[in-house]
Amino acid sequence: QFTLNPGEPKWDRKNITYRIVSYTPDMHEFYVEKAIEAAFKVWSKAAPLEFKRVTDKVADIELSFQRGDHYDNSPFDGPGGTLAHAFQPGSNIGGDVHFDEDETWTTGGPQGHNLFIVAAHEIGHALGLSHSTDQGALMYPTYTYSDPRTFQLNQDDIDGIQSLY
Ligand code: TQI
Ligand code: CA
Ligand code: ZN
Ligand code: ZN
Repeated sequence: QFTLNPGEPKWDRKNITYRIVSYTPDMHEFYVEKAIEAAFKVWSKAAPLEFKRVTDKVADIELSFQRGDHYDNSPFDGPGGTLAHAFQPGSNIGGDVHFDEDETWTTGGPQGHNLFIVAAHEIGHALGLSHSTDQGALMYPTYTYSDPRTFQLNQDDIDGIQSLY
């Protein structure tokens, strides 16, 4: 069963902008963009939301790669442990997604962490979802690799996002 954040913070618009503020050297920029785009598509297919990428101005959801202490009171912990985190919907840092640059980011396969899966999970948080107790759910708090080409959102995740939007 999905859960929401206390107070159920959410975006009050259907059109949400995002910006890729920095890239990882692990992957070609093109594949970072494809992985992030696909991660947003997972959610826009499930609820009446539209995501638009911007490059020249501040966006609602700002995604960046950071390492160690990056001055948001939630320092990353080096290789392993925390992979990424996201802030619940809100102004300024609200909705922003940070990926730990000390991890190895990949487009697929068993090594490292698949950027698409982790991004889709973090975007779930950035839209206002918390964790699910359903093992098959994207918002279940355990990383499981699945092929981005055949990935399907669990019904529980769909119920969660549709309860908000
Ligand atoms: N990052 C945690 C997460 O996104 C951050 C976190 C811990 C958190 N406790 C929380 C966020 C409570 C919201 C509410 O869940 S993580 C996974 C998964 C992480 C974990 O680095 O541990 C994914 C990031 F689901 F696999 F465990 C991405 Cl996909
Ligand atoms: Ca880490
Ligand atoms: Zn951070
Ligand atoms: Zn999570």
